[in-house]
Amino acid sequence: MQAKLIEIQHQATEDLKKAQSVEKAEQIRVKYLGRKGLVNELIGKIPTLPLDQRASFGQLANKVKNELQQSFSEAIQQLSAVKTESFEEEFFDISLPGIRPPYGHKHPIVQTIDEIKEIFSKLGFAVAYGPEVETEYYNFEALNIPPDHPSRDDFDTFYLDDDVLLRSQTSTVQIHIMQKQSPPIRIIAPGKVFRPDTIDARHSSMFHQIEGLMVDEGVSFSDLKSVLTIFAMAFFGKDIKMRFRPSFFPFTEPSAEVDISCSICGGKGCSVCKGSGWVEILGAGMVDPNVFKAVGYDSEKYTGFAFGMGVERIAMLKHGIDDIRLFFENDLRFLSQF
Ligand code: 2U9
Repeated sequence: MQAKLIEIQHQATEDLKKAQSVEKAEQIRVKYLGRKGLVNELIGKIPTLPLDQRASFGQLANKVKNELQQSFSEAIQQLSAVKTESFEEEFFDISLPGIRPPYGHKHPIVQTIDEIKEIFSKLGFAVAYGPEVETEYYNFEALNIPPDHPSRDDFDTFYLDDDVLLRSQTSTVQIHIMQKQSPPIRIIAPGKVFRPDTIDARHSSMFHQIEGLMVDEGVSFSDLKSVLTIFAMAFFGKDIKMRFRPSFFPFTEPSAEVDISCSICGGKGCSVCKGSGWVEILGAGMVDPNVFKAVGYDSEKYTGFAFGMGVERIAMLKHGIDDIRLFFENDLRFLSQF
């Protein structure tokens, strides 16, 4: 058994010399020194030895165990030092500049709203916001929209309850402001509006509007024309032409739809203006006296103009975009162009 023990020690030492990794050395250690390893297997056979040989074999077995344990500890320590060294070789230079994450930026609709706000703020207009959930009074009644008007039926407005709805225009904000403040008023109201339109290249059930309102003594249609002309030239370029066509809205009288010469083809005719050379950018008019009556303003003393535009439409015209859905699909191939 002594010769067998020395043979095991020799074999363990040889195996350990060949180990290239801590994991391999650990496997060899378990094979020889583990609870069910070769050394313990031999120790387990001590009771089969003659009585007078047992003590000396036990001492030898302990000595071999300790020596092997020492060899394994040293080998494992050396192998882990090698691992650390090679890790250090692979380690990168922390003084190198990092990899920049891609920059995000504002959505093109937010950029358009910001640009429009900037132009009107230079003309003295403050920015006002209001709730997206409204009552029929603010969305229709106060705006002189009669009870039988088609925009009030279920197909054209999202009703949450009999009297509660998602606003279909941001004019609701101007009503709130006029209820709280006396003239002079000069505000624009940007925000989301909701209409149950079938979604296609030109329609979305949610889009953004910017509406404007100016009320004071002596405000005239010529003020409306000059403010909107300044806006259109600042936004689309000073070479555009303006055209005011008579129209009708319940909340303005007289009313107009406003066109600019097509900013894509310069008025020659293209697919954006459908060959006409003109594109409609907004609706506008002088505030109807019935709206002033609803908010308690004296319509003999004050006059005002109002206008409204769809932000997506304006952005599409400016950039030559032919499908409104592109704004809402979150496709970075589209969004990163702005
Ligand atoms: C008050 C009084 C009058 C706002 C106006 C329009 C004309 C208009 C449309 C443009 C495209 C809505 O987004 S769109 O579909 N708007 O044509 N809006 S006048 O008139 C007001 C607003 C508030 C108190």
